[in-house]
Amino acid sequence: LGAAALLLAGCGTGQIGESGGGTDPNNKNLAMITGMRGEPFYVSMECAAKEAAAAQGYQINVQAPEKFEQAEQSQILGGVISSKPGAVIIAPTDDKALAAPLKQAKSNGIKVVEVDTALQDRSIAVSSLSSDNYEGGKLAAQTLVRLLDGKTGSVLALNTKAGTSTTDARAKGFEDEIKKHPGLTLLPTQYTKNEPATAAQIVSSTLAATPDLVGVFGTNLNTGEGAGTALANAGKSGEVQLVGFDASPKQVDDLRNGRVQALIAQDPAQIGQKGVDRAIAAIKGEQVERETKTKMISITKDDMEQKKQFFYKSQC
Ligand code: T6T
Repeated sequence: LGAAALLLAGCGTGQIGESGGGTDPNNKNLAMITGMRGEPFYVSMECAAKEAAAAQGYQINVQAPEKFEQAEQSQILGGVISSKPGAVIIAPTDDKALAAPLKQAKSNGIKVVEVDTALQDRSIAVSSLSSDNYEGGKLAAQTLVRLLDGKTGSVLALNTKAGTSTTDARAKGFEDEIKKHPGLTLLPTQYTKNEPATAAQIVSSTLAATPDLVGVFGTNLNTGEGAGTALANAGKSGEVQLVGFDASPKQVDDLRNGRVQALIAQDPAQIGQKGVDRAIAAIKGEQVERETKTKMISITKDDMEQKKQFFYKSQC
């Protein structure tokens, strides 16, 4: 696709990123580093990326840290840089800490494409593909308000780790939207370290300390799963409304069985596929759109059967 066609096809900012120099246009090797091994959001992204690479005759080597942590991810990135791929497609687990090694990749002629999360420094990647996470947070709040149907009380947002660009933006969007509703009191956002058990503990202690808790927003898969467990253990499923983000097989089961009332699903396959397309275009020296926002949708039990295509995979 040429630049003009990309502008028409994407729903991003319309800015064109620099394609940079020093990359061998015939390099057919791509590397992908996702945020966490075996996690359905990233598995769905990886499966689509592998299909897109194979369809265009490129090799793709996919790796991920065991946990959503920058130390192991930086180490993996070091190995990837030495293997000299044409591009690295990465979900940086920290919006600052990964800047230095990614800058090194760039100066070694490796194109950097961000998928899902992004660095604060926008001068390193040629392109970023993600959901509009701020809008996703707002959508979660609007969905919660609809589910509450006029009920008033306290509301809690669970973030993962500060410095995760996606969940930080979701928590902010949620906060800005909830503040428009005087009947709802937003409790201070709490951090779960992206561990379901920590999310569950926080929700249990919040339930004990805040008898008027009416709603919880889990900003991603693990936080939502943990919050669902805590509400079920307290016998509060459906009484305290839970809106999750993502649509893993477990989250979909929880929606079906009433532990969760709504999910904001992303389109990780689209992110993975477009990430590969952008990487290949950048290797060839073509100009690529700097920022593209992919689809996102709110799903409840009532409409889940019609929105099955948004459910994530746990294997390819
Ligand atoms: O929500 C996704 C992803 O968008 C986020 O950046 C990190 O968490 C997930 O991978 C879900 O666990």
